[in-house]
Amino acid sequence: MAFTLPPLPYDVAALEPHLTKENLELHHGKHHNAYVVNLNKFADEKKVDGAKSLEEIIMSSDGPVFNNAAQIWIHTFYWHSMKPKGGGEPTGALAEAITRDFGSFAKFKEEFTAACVSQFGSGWGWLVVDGGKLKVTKTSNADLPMKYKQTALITCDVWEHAYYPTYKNLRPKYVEVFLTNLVNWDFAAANFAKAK
Ligand code: MN3
Repeated sequence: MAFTLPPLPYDVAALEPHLTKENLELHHGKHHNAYVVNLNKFADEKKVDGAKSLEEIIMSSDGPVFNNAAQIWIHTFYWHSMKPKGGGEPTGALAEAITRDFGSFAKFKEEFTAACVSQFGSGWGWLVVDGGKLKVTKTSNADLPMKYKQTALITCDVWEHAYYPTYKNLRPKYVEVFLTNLVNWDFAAANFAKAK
C-alpha cells in the first residue's frame, strides 16, 4: 500500500494572480500531501487490501481511511477543475445541458456561487450529473458525489485553506474568481461526455 501525491497538472505558479504560488505550494504540497501520508498510515493500520484502487477504498471504507482517500481523490479532481486562463463559458453539449437544466449559464453561475458561499464550514461546491440531469450540489468535509451515484463535472474547494493565503476571509471573491478566471470547462466537458 503506497499511494503517492499526484503532480499538479500545471506549474505551481500557473494560476497567479488568481491563486498565488504560495497558496498552491501550501494547498498541494502540504494539505494534499498530508492526506496521502495519512492514507498510507491508516490503510496500513486497518490492513486495507493493497490491490484496491482509490475509488474502491472510498466506496468501501469509513472513518480516517475514507476521509483521507476521499480528500486525495477530490483534491486531484479540484486541480483539474482549474486551468491557467480558465473561465469563460462551456460550449457544445455541456452548454446545451446547462441551458436545459438551469435555464441559462447565468442561472447556473448564481446557483454554483450560492452553493459554494453558503457551505457552512469546510466542504465543496459541485456541478454533477445526477440521473441524466445537471445539478449543483455541496458536500461537507470529505463527502463526495460518487457516494450518491452522481458523476462530478467540476468542484470548487471551499475549505479555508483553499483561499485564505490569497483572499483571506473573502470566500465570495474567491468563488467569483474561480468561475471567471480559473474553471476548466474542457475538463467538465470531458467528464460530461463520459457520464452519458
Ligand atoms: Mn483543500
